[in-house]
Amino acid sequence: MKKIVFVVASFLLATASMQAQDFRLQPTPQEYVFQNDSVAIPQTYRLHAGNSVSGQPSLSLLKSLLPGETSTADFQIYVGTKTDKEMKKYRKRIPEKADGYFLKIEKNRIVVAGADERGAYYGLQTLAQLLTRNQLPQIEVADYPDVPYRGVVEGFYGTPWSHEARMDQLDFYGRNKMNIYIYGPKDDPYHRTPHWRTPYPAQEGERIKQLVNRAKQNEVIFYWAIHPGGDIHWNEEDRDLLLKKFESMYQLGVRGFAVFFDDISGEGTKADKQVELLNYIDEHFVQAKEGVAPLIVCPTIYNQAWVKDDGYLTTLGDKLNEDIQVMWTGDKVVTTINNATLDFVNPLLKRKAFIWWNYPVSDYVTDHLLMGPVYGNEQNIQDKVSAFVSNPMEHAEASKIALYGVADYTWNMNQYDSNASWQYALRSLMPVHTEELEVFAMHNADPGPSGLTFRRDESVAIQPALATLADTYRNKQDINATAYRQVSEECERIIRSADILLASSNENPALIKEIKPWLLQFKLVGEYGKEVLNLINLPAQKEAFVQSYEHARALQVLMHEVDSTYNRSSYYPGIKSGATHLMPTFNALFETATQRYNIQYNESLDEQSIFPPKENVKK
Ligand code: 14T
Repeated sequence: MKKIVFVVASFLLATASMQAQDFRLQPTPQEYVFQNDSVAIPQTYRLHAGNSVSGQPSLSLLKSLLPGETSTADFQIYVGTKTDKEMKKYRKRIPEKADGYFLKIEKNRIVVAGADERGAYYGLQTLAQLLTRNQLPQIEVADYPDVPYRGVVEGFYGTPWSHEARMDQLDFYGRNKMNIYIYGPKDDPYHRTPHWRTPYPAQEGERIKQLVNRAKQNEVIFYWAIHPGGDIHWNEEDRDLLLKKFESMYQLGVRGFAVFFDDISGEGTKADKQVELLNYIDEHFVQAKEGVAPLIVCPTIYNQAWVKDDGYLTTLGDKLNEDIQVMWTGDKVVTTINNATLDFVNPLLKRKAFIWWNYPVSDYVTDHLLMGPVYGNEQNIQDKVSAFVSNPMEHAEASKIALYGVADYTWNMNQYDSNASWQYALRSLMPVHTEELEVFAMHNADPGPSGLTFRRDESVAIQPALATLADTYRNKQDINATAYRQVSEECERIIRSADILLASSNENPALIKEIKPWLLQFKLVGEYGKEVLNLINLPAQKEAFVQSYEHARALQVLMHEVDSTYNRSSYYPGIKSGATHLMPTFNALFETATQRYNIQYNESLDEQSIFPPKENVKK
């Protein structure tokens, strides 16, 4: 289907006071037309709600957005789905896609017509975004997602998200039109070996109940995953214990179930045994019970690099019941998703892959934050995937930068603009200090070298200036004044941004709390950079050089202290910031400047930068 976006330019001009240039619908709708006019937000209205939305999240959302329902008002609001008689007039305008909706705002009327209940809910979420303006634009939106299931798999190693963070995430998914959350944190003992067989204690069960309810309010399917492969015995006893555990989760309200066989060895990895268990669960539990969503499995061979000629995936593809969904991370464990890997795996699985995207997960580099744009996934894979879920960082709030991008990308791939989406993500997290957050995020994006060889752009804008400075200095050419000034200004920006973010804990307290150690490190990086710039500028002034040297050295010690004080994660402890371009450049300049000083004055200052320590420098 051809996608058209009409934005009437005069509308944008006419409504400059509504900050039209800052305004954007999220995720980017498939089709929308702004009319050249606007409507006052109705204080009272008459509601015409279809049967299919009565008592549903869509109606609750409408009533929270616009409390002024009366039986007499002139303004009319129609809400429903294509099966409701109230929607008859608009039926043809509703996209024939799950989660689709048609939204129309006119002088005296708002129509929200969903293809289904969730579609109506998404129409109202779009209305909610429009209501953040002083006036409502007259608009028509015909919208639907490219990927049927979009969301998050909490599937990382490390400290699982807190209950409060999860509750808040579910609201975030609702607002961003994501419809699936899979609970599977590796370090929840009741998810994985050894306690996957044990039901949750009452208090933790109560929390799961709360999550299920919050998910429902947000039109999110809550999936609960079990990870039994570490010690499962392929016998009836363990099979029944697993079903009993699922039954206990069903009693808590869970209606989506997944079985993860990733990262195990031995008995649990056998394809035919896995298939036998999964089909049994499917037939005796998922299909047998009311309202349970399709079973999802994460296979042991979940990426292309691990495929051998043992027929593992062929067995799954041939023998798994056809409604069972199979996860896939792409051509490696951590990578971006392309057509090639889907063309490879879908024929083996005999179904569309369910993408488990290992970004922005940072459990393989816990000393880094991954705060950059979401990019690199091919933008025409929508027909080859059944779902696309993102595995996030253990930092829930900081992960929202990437999740915002994933929500946008999976909703509307062809129109996805990674940088624009990133800018709006930053704004939605910190509407006041967006620029400061941007400075921090652009320098804290790359995981660095790791066993999983996945890299991201970092410090993009300042890279040319850093390179020019480093090259000219190494080659004993004149310092390039422009590059010098740009890097100097960037250091000032870094220091200022770090301070402002550290002091602005009212705007987004959860975010600042998560990233605080990295902000402390980031500020030191800026200060170190500034002092290193002094060093390369001062070869003729012996005393001034020594002063700067001592300060730069002290900053190295302080950075090392931050690195060895915070984030004592058992995986990769420490705090790295600006580690891909800023720090290597500053350290190279520091070392060369000190060498030259030592030669010139026949001195013996330590030439080696001491942060990051040698053993941590991965080549
Ligand atoms: F299930 C899989 F799709 C998957 O990705 N499993 C784990 C996941 O829990 C983890 O968060 C992710 C990123 O580290 O990768 C998988 O775990 C690994 C796999 C490796 F090959 C962790 C380290 C590895 F070297």
